[in-house]
Amino acid sequence: MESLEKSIEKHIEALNEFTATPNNGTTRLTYSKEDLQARNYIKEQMKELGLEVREDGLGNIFGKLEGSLPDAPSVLVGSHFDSVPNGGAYDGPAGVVAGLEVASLFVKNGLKPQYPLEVFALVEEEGSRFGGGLMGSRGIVGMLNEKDFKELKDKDGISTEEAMKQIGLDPTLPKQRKPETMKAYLELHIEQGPILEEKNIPIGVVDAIVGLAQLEVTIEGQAGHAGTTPMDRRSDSLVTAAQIIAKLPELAIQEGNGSVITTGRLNVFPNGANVIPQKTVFSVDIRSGKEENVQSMIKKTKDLIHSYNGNGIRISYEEQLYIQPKAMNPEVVSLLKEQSAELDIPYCSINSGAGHDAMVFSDYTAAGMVFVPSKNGLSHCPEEWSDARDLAKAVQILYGAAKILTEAE
Ligand code: HGY
Ligand code: MN
Ligand code: MN
Repeated sequence: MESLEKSIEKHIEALNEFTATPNNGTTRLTYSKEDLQARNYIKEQMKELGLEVREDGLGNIFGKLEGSLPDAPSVLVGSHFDSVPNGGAYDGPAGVVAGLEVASLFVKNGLKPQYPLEVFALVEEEGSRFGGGLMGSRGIVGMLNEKDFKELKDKDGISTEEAMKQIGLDPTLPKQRKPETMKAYLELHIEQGPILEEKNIPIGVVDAIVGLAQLEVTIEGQAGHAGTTPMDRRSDSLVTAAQIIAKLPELAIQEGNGSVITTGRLNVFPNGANVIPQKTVFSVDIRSGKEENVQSMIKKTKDLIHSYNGNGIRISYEEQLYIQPKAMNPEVVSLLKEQSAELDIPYCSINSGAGHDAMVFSDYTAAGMVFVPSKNGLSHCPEEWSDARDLAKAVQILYGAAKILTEAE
């Protein structure tokens, strides 16, 4: 009989085959060929477990183990299965695999839950293709409405609906689900930071998740010839962008309280070595544990950007995502800690500097998360790695919690 660790490793390796950048990390953009391959794998595993499989109008996947109570709300266990460009194998898939393993333990132990258990796999948590992020979860709870969803386009101008149809998904299916259909939400995720490894503790029970904002800034100047345009007659969008970006880290340092600010994406148009850049578009990712710090940095960033308007430079920005800091559900937090203690698994409380779908669901159902250590604290890179033994411990904790949550009080 295959051990839990071996089964987890097998699923992680299988999913990691579905990448657009083999030998250079995981690149699995939403509604891409790689999405479809991973989706088919996940649905296949759900069917093998005897789960009732469905996809919603956003392409989120659900595998339901029906409960004995009629029309009862589900206990959800899962995560997302999209990635950042050249990311790692565990960010997202570790939680989806945990959901599959929890369901597998229910089936192997012949558990007939009273409340249904639903394994889920969400799309576009990272926002790598359509911007912002947390798209699949925001669509489920209605934070992202139909109109805004339809208007989302990738960098090639392909809309969400077109991209869905290209891989055989149906955007006309229902997207939103009522809060009363959800009893609890459990998510295993890699920590993506150094704390658990430094403490040598295998499990972190998440108390709260930072608030975050994502801006997209567009700087427009004037294209021109690199050789014939005198330096005092240029409106160079890239130079302006560089001046702004260089000043952003200081805003976070001044703000303190663990605030962070990052420019991770930058696109230059027309991107010719001998052409003065006409347009430069870049991202600004702002986070902090307290809402007032997030708001303060958004304002300071916007003021800084505006100060560069003029002399042929025109600046605009779009706020692609804003979500306040979120606390996990206290009862679920306690349950996860109790399960860890009962299983004699060392754990600690931890706050998340990464954003997660759990922060979206936390306003609509009882949400909780467990973290496992990330090797060298690395994530969002090919070096991302977590120990299957830690993942197996987290699965056992989620299984214990899901057993209790799927039993009638
Ligand atoms: O950016 C984040 O925090 C998450 O990985 N989407
Ligand atoms: Mn993630
Ligand atoms: Mn991520």
